[in-house]
Amino acid sequence: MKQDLRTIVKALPDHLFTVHDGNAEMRWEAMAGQGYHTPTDRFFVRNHTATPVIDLDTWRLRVHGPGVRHPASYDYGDLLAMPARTLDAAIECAGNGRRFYDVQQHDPAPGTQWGLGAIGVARWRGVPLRYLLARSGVTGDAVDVLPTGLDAEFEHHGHVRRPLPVAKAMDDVLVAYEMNGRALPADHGFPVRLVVPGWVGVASIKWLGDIQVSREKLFTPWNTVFYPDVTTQPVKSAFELEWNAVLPMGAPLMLRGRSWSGRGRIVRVEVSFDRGRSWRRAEHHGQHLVSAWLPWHVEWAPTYPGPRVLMARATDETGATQHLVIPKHPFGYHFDAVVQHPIQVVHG
Ligand SMILES: Nc1nc2c(c(=O)[nH]1)N[C@H]1C(S)=C(S)[C@@H](COP(=O)(O)O)O[C@H]1N2
Ligand SMILES: [Mo]
Repeated sequence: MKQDLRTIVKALPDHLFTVHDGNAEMRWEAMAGQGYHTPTDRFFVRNHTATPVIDLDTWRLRVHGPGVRHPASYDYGDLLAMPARTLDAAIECAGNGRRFYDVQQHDPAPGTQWGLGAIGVARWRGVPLRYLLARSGVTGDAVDVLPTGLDAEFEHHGHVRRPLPVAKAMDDVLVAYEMNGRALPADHGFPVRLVVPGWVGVASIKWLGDIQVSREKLFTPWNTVFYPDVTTQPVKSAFELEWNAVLPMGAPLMLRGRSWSGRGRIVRVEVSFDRGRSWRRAEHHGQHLVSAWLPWHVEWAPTYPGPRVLMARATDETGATQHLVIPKHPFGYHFDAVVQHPIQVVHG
């Protein structure tokens, strides 16, 4: 294990994670043979500082600000007693795939050099944020909802907090207390976190302690200095294979992967074995949920040995697709080009 500082509580074994400073990326081969959801033991972790220890006896969630008529404070039991909803949704870091600006486009972007493993899909359960806001008497002219985390202050920027427009907050956002059927684990936001379907991961504030509702636009470092102007996540695809996987020649192989988009359902997945000259439709299997991902498979019988590249590209229902090269985002966010996944074909 490559963990010097214990900023993450759960075990980060080498076969499940690649560790980048205080952040843990899931290895995509760890999804091979798994079901629709990412098991909690391999779900990526992105912490600005460190996973905090929160005492349930004193923990409260405050809902307040000029955009609500009845400010309130809830304890854990209050939330558990409220109407609950279950939601299968992805959480993905805006910087997922950032290293490919460097390795594919030779134009590195600063920040955590994630491969494609800063995404996971879990079954979340909790209270719809709109229920909490309605119960607090959200005003007709409310503009932004500002969730704040209880983890340590990040550098001189204060606690992690990012305004969410009230329209999204009243739509499909969950105040989640369960992940994959159990209480949220410490690293993923215990006791409660937001789950903001389709949006950049930073919107899904962990260790939630405070929700402020405003009647004007709010600005924090998390929508000005970091993650300005990013909301929904673009289209991406990954193979459930290790990097530089060794595959045998001869018999047909079943290659599997998943594609996702924060902007709508995936409608088509194609795979190329010749660096993008020709493309074959992949078949899909399993669930097909708008806020999560689409699992797919394609059969391939490599006919000659040597290094090869696997490529997958998906298209979502808005028509957004993956290109071979994309313009660089200054912060290295939203790498949605087709990823060139290297493999080695050997005599079987
Ligand atoms: N309070 C708090 N919330 C946070 C963060 C954080 O550091 N502190 N990181 C954000 C970022 S950048 C991402 S990508 C997701 C990661 O969620 P996970 O660690 O459960 O995978 O949490 C978001 N919520
Ligand atoms: Mo993130």
